[in-house]
Amino acid sequence: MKKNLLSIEGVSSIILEILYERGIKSEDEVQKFLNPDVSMLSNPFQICGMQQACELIEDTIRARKKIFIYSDGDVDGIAGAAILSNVFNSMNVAFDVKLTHRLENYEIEPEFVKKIEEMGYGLLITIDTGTTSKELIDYCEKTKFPLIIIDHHRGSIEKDLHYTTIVNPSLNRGDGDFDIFTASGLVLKLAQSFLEVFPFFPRDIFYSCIELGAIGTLNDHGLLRGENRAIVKIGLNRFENTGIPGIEKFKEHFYIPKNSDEIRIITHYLNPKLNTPGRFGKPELAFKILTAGLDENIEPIFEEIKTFEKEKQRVMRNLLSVIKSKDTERLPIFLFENIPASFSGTFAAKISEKFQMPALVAIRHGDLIQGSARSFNRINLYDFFNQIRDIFISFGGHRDAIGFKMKSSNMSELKKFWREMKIEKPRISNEIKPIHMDFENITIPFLKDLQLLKPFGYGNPPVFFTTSGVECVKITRYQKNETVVWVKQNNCLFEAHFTGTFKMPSKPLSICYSPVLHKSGDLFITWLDVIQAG
Ligand SMILES: [Mn+2]
Repeated sequence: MKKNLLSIEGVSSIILEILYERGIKSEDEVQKFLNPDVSMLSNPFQICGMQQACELIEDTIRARKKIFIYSDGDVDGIAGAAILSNVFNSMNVAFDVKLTHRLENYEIEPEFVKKIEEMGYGLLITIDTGTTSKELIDYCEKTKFPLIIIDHHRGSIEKDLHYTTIVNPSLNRGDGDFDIFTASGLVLKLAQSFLEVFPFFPRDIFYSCIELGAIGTLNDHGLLRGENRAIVKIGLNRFENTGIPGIEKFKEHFYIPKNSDEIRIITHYLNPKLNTPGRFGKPELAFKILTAGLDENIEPIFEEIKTFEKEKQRVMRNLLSVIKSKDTERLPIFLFENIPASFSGTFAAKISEKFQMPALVAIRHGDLIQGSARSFNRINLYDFFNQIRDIFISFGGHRDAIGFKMKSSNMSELKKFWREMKIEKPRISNEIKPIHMDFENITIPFLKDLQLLKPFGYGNPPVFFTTSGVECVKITRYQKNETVVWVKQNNCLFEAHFTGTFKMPSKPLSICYSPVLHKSGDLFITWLDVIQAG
């Protein structure tokens, strides 16, 4: 491992070395990584279109016209809509929200703008959608209806726009540093810019919105680096004593295993359940949970989500049958029928995860197909779809994830292109070499330091260690898909969790492991999660 020459008071050298390996090298970067704080957030006006968006909103408020928010119905879009509605509510701005879902059209129809204009709205804000809605943009330009698009999906804007403001750093307009933001992250930046533009905008509302930004960012697998990491980390710190009443009630209502840390609660329990109603055409249920006041009774919403969850389990069984039948030689591409089209994304993600390669899932309803593809980081999907764009009615997304719509008759052609596609070798950028570490060095202070590197996830993988000469002393118990074993090295004894069933080895093992520190009241509990043994 390369040595980091930095020395920072209160940060151990091993932590500095781990950060150095991850490209975090300056003192400033290290501080921002370990202890991000609201004061470290970057200037939101550096994002292309942000200044204009603020001015447009200000003009609309001064003209006392209503604002319409049109947002995607997945957790990123919903969290973005929830941030903006908190902001507008706190400033007494009149607004309405519509959430779209994957059972509908991707694109926003010009008809829709006509309707809201007649109803007296003076501004349309789209969240997590809109970049590829060319007809919508054309219509707003023609009729001079103000439009703000806050989106992170890729696309291209060919002409100068006068009535449309686009906040989307993935469009290559010179604000590429910010292209890691998801839609809810961008809405949070908009809220941050309000702190400067609107003197009466309450600062604590902005702080409470960071939780929502974190939830949305995690949902869309935003890279956990730079400012995304700051948003997620600050948000997670607040999440423990959440300021969102609906989440507090969610934690009480749904089963969450005791040992789950905050990030796991969000990625494994909260977000999947908030995404479910949208898959069945009712994303407003999730929005209600994120925006409900303290006194509102949202129990009936939880019950409704439970019903959808059961239906989801039924649909997911279709997926299992396919995973079993897959021939592993070829790139996975599957056609399903009689399940909601909104499941194509989850299916593609699960299949690509399972086979560690790009996967495409199409769902047919009559002569229309809706589908999704996931890249597994081994192809630029946006470029691939762009090259064969003629066979689609529409498509949208980015490098790693695409959603599309096409005539059923084009399926065989798509299949042909997909099968012929050349994929890149897996990029190892997200994998970092394990570090040699003997048991005697795993102390509580060291483990506490290690916690500062959390949250782990996309762009910030967990830290793994290796060591050898590990004796297995005794199997103590079995728990869900794990064998718990006492392991010993020199004079140090640890509890180790091996996945699956475990046979006592006849000789000492070399293991790759990740140490866990769990705090229960005043008590620290530690164990080693064994990743590999041999
Ligand atoms: Mn999104």
